[in-house]
Amino acid sequence: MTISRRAFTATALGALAPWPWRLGADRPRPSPPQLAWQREELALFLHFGVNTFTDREWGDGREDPAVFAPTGLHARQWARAAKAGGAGMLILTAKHHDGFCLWPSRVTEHSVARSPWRGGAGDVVRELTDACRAEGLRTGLYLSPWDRNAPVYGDSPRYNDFYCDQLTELLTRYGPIAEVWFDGANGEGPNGRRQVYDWPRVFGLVRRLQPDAVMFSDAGPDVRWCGNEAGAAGDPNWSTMDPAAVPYPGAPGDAVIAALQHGDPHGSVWRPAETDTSIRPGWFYHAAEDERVKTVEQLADIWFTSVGRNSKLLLNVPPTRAGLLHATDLGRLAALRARLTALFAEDFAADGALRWRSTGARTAAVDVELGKTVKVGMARLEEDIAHGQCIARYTILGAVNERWRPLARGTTIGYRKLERFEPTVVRRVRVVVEDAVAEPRPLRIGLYAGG
Ligand code: FUL
Repeated sequence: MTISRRAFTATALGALAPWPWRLGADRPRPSPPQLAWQREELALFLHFGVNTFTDREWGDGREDPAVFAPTGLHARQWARAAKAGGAGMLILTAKHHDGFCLWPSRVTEHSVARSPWRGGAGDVVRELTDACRAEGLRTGLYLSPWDRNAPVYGDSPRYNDFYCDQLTELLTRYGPIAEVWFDGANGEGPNGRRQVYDWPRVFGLVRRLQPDAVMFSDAGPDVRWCGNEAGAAGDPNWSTMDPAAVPYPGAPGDAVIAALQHGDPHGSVWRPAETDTSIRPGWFYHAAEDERVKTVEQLADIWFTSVGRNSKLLLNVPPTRAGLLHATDLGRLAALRARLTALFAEDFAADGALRWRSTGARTAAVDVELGKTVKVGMARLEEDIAHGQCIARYTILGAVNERWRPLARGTTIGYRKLERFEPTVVRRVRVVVEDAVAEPRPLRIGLYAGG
């Protein structure tokens, strides 16, 4: 057996590296936590805090903790809604830019401990993690680096200590945390100063305290932002990435946004894109937006442009001042799940015979014999991403007899690509892989009526 120099070096390094599954392969592949993250498909985001009570999107850090007074907070309701909606995880704003902590932090008084809620003895992070555990869900936490309340913000080494202390509290008090969410906002603190964040220290701390958690930020390291908040991952969308393209969270520029949207077919790390968007215009709850909750059609479209484009959907559903999800939002979540269940209920390819053939080093084709004529308007294509992502361009064709007609064309596939097209009567479907960055492996294919 011969071993290439690259594979040899990778094996030698693998003995030392904390994540050996990233090495030793020709192309990057997901770690087990990244794979679990992607297979979950949907997570719910909970923006909740003083802004909920002041009716703002960004607090200025001068809010009186006494404003935080949810009248009927019931984290089990959030968790049940997530579960019924098909989400696997709930991610809470443990601290947003205003600096108010939803748990009793030892390093600041700006927290629930100074609020009237539960007599100052409450802990939203505890209630959420307990509720998630009870419902079989995983928990994620968002700890905003930008803190408009902390007096040490902008005094870089001291704030970095403060921030790491807060992270340590969150990652040691509540059991397993599956995702740690960092945004790139870096505005002025109460002194008008900006902070130089110590990202290597932050990432290292999370890896040490919660080795199975994935870290989200513009710069990963495990999961990257998709580059917009409108619910659309890029097309193409590679889960591989050149880490130098986004050097730190919040790095500005069009090239950064393009890298976040599209990834890089030749990137050296596996860093899939997460699509975060809100069910409402804002991230926090505002009664004035009750009539502006996204419709089930809009949410289904977002599903196609996120999960259907090799991404994961993080859908924000903000609790109200009662501390509950709003009835309208609950209804939309349930309706989205019902819509998806109906759309994917009958897979015409489920019993069909699949014939996969390699047609070149980077090309292949697969024929699906459906055994009867059906009207097809939607396709689900999937690579087995445990082995990485490799398809760059494909065409889907359909035929009743011998005359093949193109149904859809696309670029990347990855975990899942969903295509909707003009409903067409077919008896056979062919997927032609026209370009790839490595030898393509057999695809999984689903075919549906659409609608
Ligand atoms: C951004 C924040 O500025 C928004 O308020 C929101 O939390 C969004 C998810 O991330 O960076």
